[in-house]
Amino acid sequence: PHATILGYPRIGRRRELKRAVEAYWKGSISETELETAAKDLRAATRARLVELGLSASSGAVPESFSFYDQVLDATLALGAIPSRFGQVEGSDLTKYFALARGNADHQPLEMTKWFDTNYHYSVPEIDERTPFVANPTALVSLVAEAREQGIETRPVLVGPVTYLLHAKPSDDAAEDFAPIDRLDDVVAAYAELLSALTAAGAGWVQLDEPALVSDSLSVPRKQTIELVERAYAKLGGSSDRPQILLTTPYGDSSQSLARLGALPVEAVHADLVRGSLPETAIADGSLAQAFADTQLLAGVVDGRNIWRTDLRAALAQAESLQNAGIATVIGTSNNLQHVPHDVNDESKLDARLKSWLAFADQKVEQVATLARGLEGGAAAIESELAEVDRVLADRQSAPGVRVGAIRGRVAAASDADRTRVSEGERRDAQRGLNIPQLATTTIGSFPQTAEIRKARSAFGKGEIDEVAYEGFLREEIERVIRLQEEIGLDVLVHGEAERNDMVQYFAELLDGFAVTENGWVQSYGSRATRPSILWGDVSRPAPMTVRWSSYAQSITDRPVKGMLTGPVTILAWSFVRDDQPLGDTASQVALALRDEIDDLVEAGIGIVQVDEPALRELLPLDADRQSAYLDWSVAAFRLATGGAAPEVQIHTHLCYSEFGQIIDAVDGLDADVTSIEAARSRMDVVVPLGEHGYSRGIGPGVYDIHSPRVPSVEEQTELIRIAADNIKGELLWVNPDCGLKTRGYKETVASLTNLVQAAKAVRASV
Ligand code: THG
Ligand code: ZN
Repeated sequence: PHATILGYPRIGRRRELKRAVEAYWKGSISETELETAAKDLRAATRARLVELGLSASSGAVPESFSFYDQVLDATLALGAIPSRFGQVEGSDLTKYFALARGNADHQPLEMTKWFDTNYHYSVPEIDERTPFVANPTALVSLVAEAREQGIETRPVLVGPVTYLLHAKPSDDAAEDFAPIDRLDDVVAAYAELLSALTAAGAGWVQLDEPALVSDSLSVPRKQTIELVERAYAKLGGSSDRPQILLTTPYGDSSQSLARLGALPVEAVHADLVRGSLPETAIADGSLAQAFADTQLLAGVVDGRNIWRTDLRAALAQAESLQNAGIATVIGTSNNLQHVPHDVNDESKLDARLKSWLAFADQKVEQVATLARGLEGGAAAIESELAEVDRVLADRQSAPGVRVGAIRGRVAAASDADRTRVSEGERRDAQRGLNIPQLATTTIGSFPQTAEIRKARSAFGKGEIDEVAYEGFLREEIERVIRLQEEIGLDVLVHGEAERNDMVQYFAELLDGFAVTENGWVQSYGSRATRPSILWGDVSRPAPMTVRWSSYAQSITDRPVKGMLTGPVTILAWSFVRDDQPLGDTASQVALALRDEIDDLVEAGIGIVQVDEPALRELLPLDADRQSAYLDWSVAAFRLATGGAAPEVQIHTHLCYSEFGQIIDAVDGLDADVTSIEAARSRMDVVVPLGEHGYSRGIGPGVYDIHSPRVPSVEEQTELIRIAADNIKGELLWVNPDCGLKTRGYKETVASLTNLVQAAKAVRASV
C-alpha cells in the first residue's frame, strides 16, 4: 500500500457508535437504523482519512470498523459460533451481540485484555468440533460500500495464528486440546474469506499477527513464527486472494523480520516504536534479500500515545531501510484505536500543551508528511520538520515539565523510604485497630446512582455551587456509613461518590496532569474512558481525599479506610510522558500519594488502601523486560506506602485472580492486606497462596460483583470455608471481588448482608 495506518478509532468523534449501539440494545432504534448509523460513520471515517492525506487508491485506507470488537468480528467471519449458544435465531447482528453480551439463556463470551493495551476483546471458545465456515458477507459489503464512495479500501482481520492463540478451549474440549490445534482448519476458512474479498474487488487485505511479539502466550515465540510460516505458506500460496499486508503491532518483531519478509505476502509491517531495526540484517544485506519482493511497512508513528512524533527521527529510521534497498512504506506502530480522534476537538486544553499533542487525526497527517519526506528527502518536508523541532524544544523547556524541587525529592528517595518495619512488628502495632478475625469490608466504591452523576454534572457545569455540592456529598457519605453500620461490616469506606473515575479524579487534582473533554478511547464494547494526560512533573498542591475520608471517620466509631489509586494504575490508565523512564514518573506520583497518606493519618485515618488493579496489565509482553518492570512498579508502590507508621494498616486491591506470574511482586508490595478477585474462580487462588506460604493479610472476593445476582449466605459461607481451610483466620478478610460502583443498591445491600452473615457463621466455627 501507500503510506497507511493500521486502523482508526471506530467509536466516532462524539461517540456516535456508542449512542447508536446502546439505543439499538434498548430497542429504541431498529437494526436498519443501527446499520445506517454505522454506514454513515464508516463513510465519514474513509472521507476523513483521505482528507488527512491517505491515498484513495491502492488500499491505503484501512477498513477497521467494528460494532463491538475485532476478535468477535473474526469469530463471526469464521462462523465459529460456540456450540453452547445452540441455534441463535435472527440476523447476523443478533448473533453477534448474543455472543458479545449474552442473552436470556447464555452467558456472553468472556472478555480479557488485548496485549498490553487497555482494550478488552471477546475470547473465542474453540474445541475439536467448532465449525469454521467462512461468512464473508460483512467484509464484502464494506468493500462495496467503499467503492461506491470512490475509495479502494483495505479490509482488516485478526490473523489466524493470533486468533487461535487468543482463544480458549471450550468446556466441551478434551483435556489436552489447544485451540491452535485447529490451525489448518482455520486457515482454510481464511482462504475462503480472501477468495471472496478478491471476487468483491479488494486489492489488499490486512492480517494482524501481533502474537509474533508476545512471550505471554501459550506457545513460545520461536514456535509462533513457525506457525505463522505454516499458515501464510498456505494463504499466500493461493492465487485467488488480494495482496496481503501482515502486521506485527505492540512489540518487537526484529528477530523474526527477515523470516516474515520471505513469506509469500506482499507487505510486512514492523512496529518500530516498541521494536527496533534489525541492524545486523540491514548491514549484511540479508534483510534486503528477504524483502526483495516484499514491501516493509515501517511503523514509525506511535499509535499508543498522544505525543507529536519526532519527525526527524522517524524519517531517519525509514530512510535507513530505504537506503538498504528495501521498498519502504510509512505507517503507524499499531491500530490508532488506542488514541482519541482529534486534538482539535479539545477547546479547554492549554494551548501550549495542545501544540505538543497528536491524536489519531494528527498521527495520520504525520504519516502522510513522512511519506512525502521519504519520497522527496528531508528538504521536501523542511517546514514540517522545523515546526516539530520547535515544538519538541518548547516541550523540553516549558514550565512544569522539569521541576527542580520534585526531581530533587525523587533523587533523594532511598531504600529506607521504601521499607517499613517487619510484618510481624506491624501486626503487633496494628492490634489497636481492634480488627476481628475474618474481618468484613468492601473494596471502596458504592453504587454510583443517577442522582450522584446528576449532582456531579451540575457542579461541573456551574449549576450548583461548591457549598451545595459538598453538602450533597456529605449526605451521601453519611448515608453510606449508616448503611454499612446497619449491615454490620467491620471496616467501612466512604463510598467514593465524589469520584468520576479512580484515575481521572486524582489527575484533576495533581499538578503535571491534564484531562480532556472528548478524548474517549474504547475500553470494551460500547464503553470508553478518557485517559488523562501526564505531561509534566507530578506534585500535589493540596490534599485530595482527606475531606471525604475524615468526614466519614468523624461520624462513626468503626474504622474507615482511606482510599487511593496507586502509582502504577495512575500511569497505566493515563497517557504518560515519553521523555523519561516510566519508573521516574511513577516515583513522582508515589511521592504525591505518600504525602496524601501522611495527611490521612494525621486526620485520624488508621487504614489506607492503595489500589493497583493495573499492576499486571503493564507487565511487558517481552519476557526480557518483565523483571525491570516489576522492579520499578513495586518500588513505586513501596515509595507511596513506605512512610506509613507501623500502626497504620496498608491495604491494596488487585482486580484479578491469576497472579501466579507476579506472586513474588505482590509479596514485594509489602501491603498488610491484599484483596483480590476469587468468587468467579471459586477460590482457586487460595490453594497456591497457601502453598506459597503467603503470610500477609488476604481478602479473596466471595461476592462476584460482575452481575446483579445476589449470592446467598450458604454460597458465600462455602467460599469463606474454602479460604479458611487454606489461610489462617488472622490473615483472612471477607470482601466482595471488586468495587460496587456499577451495581444497584438493592442487590448490593442484599449481597453484603449475606456476606456479613456468612463471615459470622464461619467465624463461629474456626
Ligand atoms: N478507569 C480507568 N481505566 C480503566 C478502568 C477504570 N481501565 C480498565 C477498566 N477500568 C475498564 N473498564 C471500564 C468500565 C466501565 C467503563 C469504562 C471502562 C464505562 N465508561 C463509561 C461509558 O463508556 O459509558 C463512561 C464513564 C464516564 O462517563 O466517565 O462505563 O475504572 N481510567
Ligand atoms: Zn477490582
